[in-house]
Amino acid sequence: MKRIALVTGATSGIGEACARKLAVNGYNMIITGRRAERLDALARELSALGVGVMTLEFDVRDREAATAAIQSLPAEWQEIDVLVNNAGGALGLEPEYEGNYEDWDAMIDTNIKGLLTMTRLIVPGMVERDRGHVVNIGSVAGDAAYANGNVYCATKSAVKALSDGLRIDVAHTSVRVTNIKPGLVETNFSVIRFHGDKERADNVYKGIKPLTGEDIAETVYFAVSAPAHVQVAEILVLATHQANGTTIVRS
Ligand code: NDP
Ligand code: 8X3
Repeated sequence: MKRIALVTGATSGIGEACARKLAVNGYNMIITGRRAERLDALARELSALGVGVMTLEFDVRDREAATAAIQSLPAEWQEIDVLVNNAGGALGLEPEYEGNYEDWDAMIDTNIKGLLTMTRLIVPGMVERDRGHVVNIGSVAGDAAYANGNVYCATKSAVKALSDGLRIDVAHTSVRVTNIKPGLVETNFSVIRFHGDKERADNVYKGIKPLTGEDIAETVYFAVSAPAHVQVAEILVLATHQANGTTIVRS
């Protein structure tokens, strides 16, 4: 029997790589995001691998839309085995006392509340079936705040707390919970953070070989494919010349 995985934010970067990795390994895929054309392109690519693919276009901040999207799944797609809570990102890099209210709201609503909504919608079925795996994409930014990272770092600390809390709350079941905490991964992340300033975004990865979305997808799959009695609780994955959220040695 083929398993079903749902990846939020599958239109780019880490989520897109996770969707590919899971599909290559035989999962039927539910891919979600706000950009329909990118979902459709990925769906065509994944279908060619011989797996089933469903696309759901919605904003994770919109609780009603998220609920309607999950409820719209045909019965044979309802039993989701793997939920990758990946949709999210950073907006801005300013001192906390100068931050932008809209950026704060978007980060909190996406990275924390969106992840919670998806968890609330999908995990009850996992608990009922006594089977499932939730992979939350946290960050090294959640381990300790870095300069001007304030709200983004707080949202990723929240992802750690929510992953730890969920792991406790499902410990009486066979559902597993993993928090993957990447360091520098070159995706669209910094372009979004700097509101489209590509040059500033490129500078983030200057002088260091950053991780790729594929590197993180490998880690996600490591956790997901572990034997049923093994719960990979947390993985911190850094570029080789990055020691933590603030120590990066550039050449
Ligand atoms: P990208 O910007 O490349 O991808 C972000 C993805 O999230 C897109 O698919 C986007 O889809 C989706 N997304 C963003 N906001 C929403 C929303 N409101 N509703 C639905 N989907 C949304 O960045 P990454 O791949 O790097 O980021 C993925 C995750 O990894 C994020 O949670 C990020 O915080 C985390 N992370 C990234 C690191 C990095 O260095 N890149 C390091 C550590 C963690 P769409 O625009 O189509 O909605
Ligand atoms: C993304 C990694 O260090 O740019 O979460 O915040 S970092």
